[in-house]
Amino acid sequence: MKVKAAVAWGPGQPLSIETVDLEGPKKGEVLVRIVASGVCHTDAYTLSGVDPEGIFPVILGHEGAGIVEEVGEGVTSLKKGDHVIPLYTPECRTCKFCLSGKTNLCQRIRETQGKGLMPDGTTRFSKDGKPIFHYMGTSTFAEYTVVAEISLAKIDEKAPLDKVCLLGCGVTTGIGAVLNTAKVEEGANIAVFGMGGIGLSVIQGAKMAKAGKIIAIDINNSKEEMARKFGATDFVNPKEIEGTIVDHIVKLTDGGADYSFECVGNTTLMRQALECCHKGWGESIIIGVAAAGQEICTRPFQLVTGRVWKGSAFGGVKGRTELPGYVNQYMEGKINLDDLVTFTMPIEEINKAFDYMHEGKSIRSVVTF
Ligand code: NAD
Ligand code: DAO
Ligand code: ZN
Repeated sequence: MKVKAAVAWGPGQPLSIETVDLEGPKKGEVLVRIVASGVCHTDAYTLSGVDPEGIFPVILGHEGAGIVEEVGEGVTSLKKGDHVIPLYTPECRTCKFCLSGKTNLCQRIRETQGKGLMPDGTTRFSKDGKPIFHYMGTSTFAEYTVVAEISLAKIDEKAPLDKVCLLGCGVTTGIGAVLNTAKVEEGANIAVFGMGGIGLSVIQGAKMAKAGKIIAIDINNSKEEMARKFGATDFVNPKEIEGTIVDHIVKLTDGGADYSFECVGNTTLMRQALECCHKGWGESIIIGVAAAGQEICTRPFQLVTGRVWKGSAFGGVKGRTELPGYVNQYMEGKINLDDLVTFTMPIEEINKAFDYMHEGKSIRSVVTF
């Protein structure tokens, strides 16, 4: 079939709205009509050309929501008409990783997904007979996409797709990092570096966990209002304090944060986030994705004296099992998505969404089809 898509022909180039060819779903695959997709920092990272897994031409997008149009051979868990959120972290429920009970990083289709291919090693998208690569197994910047059955979470049909698409990445990542990875307990003091969609969702998760002090940190003062709206008790701009941010957080928390979260992708901040944690037990969770080749460092004595460094991908959430519950919590008013959507625009205007992100004007832009 012919479908409209925003194609990234090469690194650093604006996306181009094209009519491309899309083959139907093969065994274990599903054709999804994408209704809406958030634009995330990670799409921009890959588009910039610095992502080591970045491959072009490609149809980006990994924060979408849509409706099943057709299922391929052997698909049993979904049918035409089901509402779904594509998952860049699949959940096969049979691989060593899924069965471990220790991680959400299903590896069933990892190898092909990382190469921009469907599990059989080919692409469904093409233009003039030349393949166009998939992105993160989702490619949600297309009005139709083909996704593996194990990469789709079936959700409540009453949920507005132009809002719950944010649960396909940013919001789930932030809330999940608090509830699943850190397991923040009531009254714990939290420091959060970076108030983009991820950091604000960490703040939201910390409020859900009934954390004590929730300290938002950003170099952009315009982020304070939103941070407080989501539950921050304090806002710190590191450029406007005397002394170091580490000393500042340690003072504010009477010895250090019980948990800190790095939501920027900056290795200097990762070190600060670890070192502002409380001696003996403080845990720092890295969520931000640093540029290729970057390394983190600290004095090992920081770990010897009880601080813990951890990372979190998609908030440790197993998508097919847990994401429907996140959608329900949104429907019950327990998760705020609406305030994170700064702009909604037709796919034709997707390059504006990247501009707003780079200019710091948006938390999330959502493109619709
Ligand atoms: P964003 O660009 O919207 O937000 C980043 C925020 O950090 C901005 O508010 C900016 O002002 C602030 N910031 C920049 N430099 C700073 C500094 N030196 N000190 C304090 N604040 C600073 O990004 P986002 O969409 O929220 O994503 C954040 C990071 O999370 C990215 O690296 C993204 O790739 C990553 N990410 C990780 C996962 C995961 O599963 N681990 C999932 C999605 C996104
Ligand atoms: O299983 O090796 C693997 C890769 C899992 C991908 C996790 C990606 C999380 C960070 C990227 C941000 C995505 C939007
Ligand atoms: Zn698996």
